[in-house]
Amino acid sequence: MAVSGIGPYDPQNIFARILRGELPCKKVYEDAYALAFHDIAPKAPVHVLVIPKGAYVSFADFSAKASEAEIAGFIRAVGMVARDLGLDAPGYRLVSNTGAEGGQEVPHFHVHLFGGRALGSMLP
Ligand code: DGP
Repeated sequence: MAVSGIGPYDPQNIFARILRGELPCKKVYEDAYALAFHDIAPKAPVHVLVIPKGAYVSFADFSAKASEAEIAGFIRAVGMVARDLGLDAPGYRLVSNTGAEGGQEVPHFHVHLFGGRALGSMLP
């Protein structure tokens, strides 16, 4: 079920618990700004989630409140993960579901990184 509206940050959300090490994940990358791990229900041969270390509910929240360093660090991390997974040459897709109508389920900002097969051009 999608997140209903953009509420205050819930420190008990699943990704906050993964960040604190309370729940396991299949980690692919970590630095000061970001953690990347495999999605539990992959929709493509490569389906990785990249999340910021900071407590942001959604892209809307992150883009409005994060510092320049956090934003730059996060975006660089997304690019690095894609490169490290060998996706630069074949290409990949980034998606960030935002809020209820965007289909967001976990209320900690995350970017989906899809790759490993031809994804087609259909949007959304
Ligand atoms: P979204 O709809 O954009 O909020 O997608 C949330 C994604 O998070 C969805 O693809 C499934 C994934 N997910 C949910 N719970 C877990 C979990 O406990 N571990 C991992 N690795 N992924 C999860």
